[in-house]
Amino acid sequence: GKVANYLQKLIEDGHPIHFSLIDPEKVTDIDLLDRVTSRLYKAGTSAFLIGGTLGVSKEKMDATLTVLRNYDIPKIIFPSNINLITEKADALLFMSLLNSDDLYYVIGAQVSASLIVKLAKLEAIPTGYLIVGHGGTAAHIGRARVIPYDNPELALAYALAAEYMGMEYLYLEAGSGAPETVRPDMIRIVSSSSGINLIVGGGIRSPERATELVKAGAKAIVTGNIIESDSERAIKIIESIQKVNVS
Ligand code: 1GP
Repeated sequence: GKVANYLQKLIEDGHPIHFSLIDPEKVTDIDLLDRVTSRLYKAGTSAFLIGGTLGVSKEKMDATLTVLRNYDIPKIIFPSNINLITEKADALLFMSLLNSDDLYYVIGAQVSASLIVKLAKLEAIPTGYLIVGHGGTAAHIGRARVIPYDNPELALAYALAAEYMGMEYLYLEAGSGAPETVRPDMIRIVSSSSGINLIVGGGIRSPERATELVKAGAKAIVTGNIIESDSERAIKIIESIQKVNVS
């Protein structure tokens, strides 16, 4: 698919990927969203992720995607459930929450979603989702048995399982607004001993931390909250990881 090829090319060229996560539930001012996303785009964010766990509706997804429609970078749904699927996006992270105790989040939602995705002509990006440490709301809703921050071997076991099942990406998620991000040590161990591409998100608030995570082996980092609370800082994060060559 087009979006998968675009991401693959960035990885092959050694460019760290930056995803700007927009939570439609938190969008109160469309003009402000327009201004902020335009600056993220100009700073070089690689793609927009659109999604949230609580309080998001398809209407809100569509309103956000309408604002983003003119940017020539991918608009990718980051769905917490099947109701967030909309044909206005280019692709979606087709995720299985690997460490959930609830089969719904491992395979049930995916079965319910698959025909909708097909009919909407959305590109599905096969992604394992692994909730680490704090976990935030996603861990609670997803009934995840979180991977402790200091247990990289356990994360590696999941990463290899995901890779052997054919997933292209593994999203290590510390939870939106997590007080601590996934640790560089975990990223280093998982990325050096598996072939899966790591997306890392949750609690990334500083250019220094973002750089550290990319240097440790994250192919992509996600920033959500910081875009809303301090967009200047989000821009600095984008600029700083662009200086890292990961090839
Ligand atoms: C949440 O990983 C994302 O799903 C982003 O987290 O909002 O803390 O940046 P933040």
